[in-house]
Amino acid sequence: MTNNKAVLSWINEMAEMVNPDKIVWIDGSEEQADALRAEACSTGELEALNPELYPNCYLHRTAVNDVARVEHRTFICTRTKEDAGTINNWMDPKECYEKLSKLYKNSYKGKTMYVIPYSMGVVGSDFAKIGVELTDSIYVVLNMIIMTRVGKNVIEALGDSADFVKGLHATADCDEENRYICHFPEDNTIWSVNSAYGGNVLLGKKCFALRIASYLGRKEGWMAEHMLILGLENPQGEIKYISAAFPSACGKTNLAMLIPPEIYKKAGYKVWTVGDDIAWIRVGEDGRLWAVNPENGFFGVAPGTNEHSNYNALMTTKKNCIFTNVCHDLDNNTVWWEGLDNNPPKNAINWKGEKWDYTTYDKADKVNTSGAHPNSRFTAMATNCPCISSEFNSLKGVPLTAIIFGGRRAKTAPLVYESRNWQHGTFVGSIMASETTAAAAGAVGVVRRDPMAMRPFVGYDMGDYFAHWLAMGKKIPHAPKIFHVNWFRTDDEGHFIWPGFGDNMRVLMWILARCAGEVDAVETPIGFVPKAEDINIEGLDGVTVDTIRELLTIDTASWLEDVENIKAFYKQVGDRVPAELYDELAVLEANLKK
Ligand code: GTP
Ligand code: SPV
Ligand code: MN
Repeated sequence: MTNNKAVLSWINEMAEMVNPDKIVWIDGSEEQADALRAEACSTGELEALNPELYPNCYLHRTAVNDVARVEHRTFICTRTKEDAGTINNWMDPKECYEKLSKLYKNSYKGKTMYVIPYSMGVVGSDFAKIGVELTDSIYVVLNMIIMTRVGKNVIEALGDSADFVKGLHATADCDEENRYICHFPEDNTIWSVNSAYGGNVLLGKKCFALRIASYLGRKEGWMAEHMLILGLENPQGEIKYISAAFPSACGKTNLAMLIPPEIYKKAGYKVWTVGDDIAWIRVGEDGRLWAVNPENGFFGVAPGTNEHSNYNALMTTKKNCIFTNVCHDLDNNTVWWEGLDNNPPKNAINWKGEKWDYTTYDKADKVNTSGAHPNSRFTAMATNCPCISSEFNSLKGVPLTAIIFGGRRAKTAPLVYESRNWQHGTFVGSIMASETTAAAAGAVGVVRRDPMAMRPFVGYDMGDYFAHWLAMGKKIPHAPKIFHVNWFRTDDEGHFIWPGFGDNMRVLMWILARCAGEVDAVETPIGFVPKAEDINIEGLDGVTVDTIRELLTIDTASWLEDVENIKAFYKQVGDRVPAELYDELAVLEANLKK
């Protein structure tokens, strides 16, 4: 497919190591994808779903020990440990290449090596960057075809350039003890071995578009962020764009596709989705920040997705979709997950591939008793989304009016607050915290600091990353305002107080009103919060101005506790935390103690 020497010699070198039976280039054609789907169905790697209800949709189950990203086995292999920082795991690149080479050795024996040329961003646009992934998994190929722009035109756009990200994936024995997701930002290289799950192996996503891209962004003066991008259209037809960073499984896909509450819908407001997970952001000639979504599809959390919570996401999954680790309803050959509806299938296979009795479901032990794994996912085409933005394929992206940070906090963080300026906004991002979720292996529900929702995804030192945010701020004459939200405050019984989902639009409306200078706010020790009556609660059942007041309270004692925790976290991040952020921390503490 190409004469590109850099591509060919690298593929040869990798093939010599992994030793495939044959090499197949993915050309992006429907015929080839069809043939691969048929092959995967014949081996059981995929199961075709009911063609009437789910045309061209498939079910896949990964190994039971391979169901989420593995942060403890993810490494940033810069030449010096200092450049990877204290938050990342680090391995010396030479040592890592040697170690993994042994695991890769002959691992493709009897298998096919698929060569996937892919573009993150619209092929040929100024924003776009090219990668080539080598994999032994048809599942990976078919996911990459949905999630990225794949095929001949990509390799043509690369021409004879050596500027591409080299990604090698081998399922190998899927051995947890020898699972490694390794990044070599200085070599534009990603090596992944012994997994076949999502973010570990769809190398264009977290590995390239965040870890490698954040490294490139710092070098080249732009930003790669774990953010959704949405456009909010008012009745006059003006669209304002917002990006938002929430940690994994904390509501990005839901916010990106939200359906406005009735009062706004009737008035003519609309929400458009540009992206649901990743934003690449640059300063435009007009001095504003412009963002693109480098992906071409959605790898979304299935549980909790239903007609009411996220109708648009649900519709996006109705054709050309791959479901991973959901529950299989054998009666009609469809899929099901907790939170889809109140009718769990009676004749079903769970995510582990076993016969499933829904009456044994125990909320306290989801992994072992649920039909679908808590981190089960759908891989769906962006163009199937009913609310996809007309700017989805824009070459220059969309201009940002606001940036939002947010976490999953039962207490402490209010429903929404606004930072005082870019530097304070960077501070607000840097002190983000959230309860851990099933998106990564490990304990769920533990509060940890997750700056800018990028803790697992920054491809270099976290302190340098903060400094990059501050440096970017100096280059943006018309910077977006920065906010923080929390949809997840709970009452004493542990119930969410805020209705969330579509009603989050009520908070977005306040945010945009602030950006337009149309509404006042109350200054507090942490930043500006709304006057309770400025959050529109018309048409909301059970939510009063007092509820909003409660959601906006700032409890000094728990914030002071947080301050101590932030100090410890900054200390852990180390020497490169910018002085400006320590200044902001001192201001916060002083404000709280006033
Ligand atoms: P990743 O794909 O892992 O990056 O996740 P994400 O940030 O896109 O999260 P997603 O939108 O898929 O939501 C994850 C979980 O949070 C789902 O179970 C949702 O139902 C739930 N969720 C999303 N938005 C809200 C909200 O506003 N309120 C509440 N209570 N739950 C929400
Ligand atoms: C996340 O965990 O933030 C995801 C899913 O979007 S994965 O692709 O597995 O990283
Ligand atoms: Mn994500």
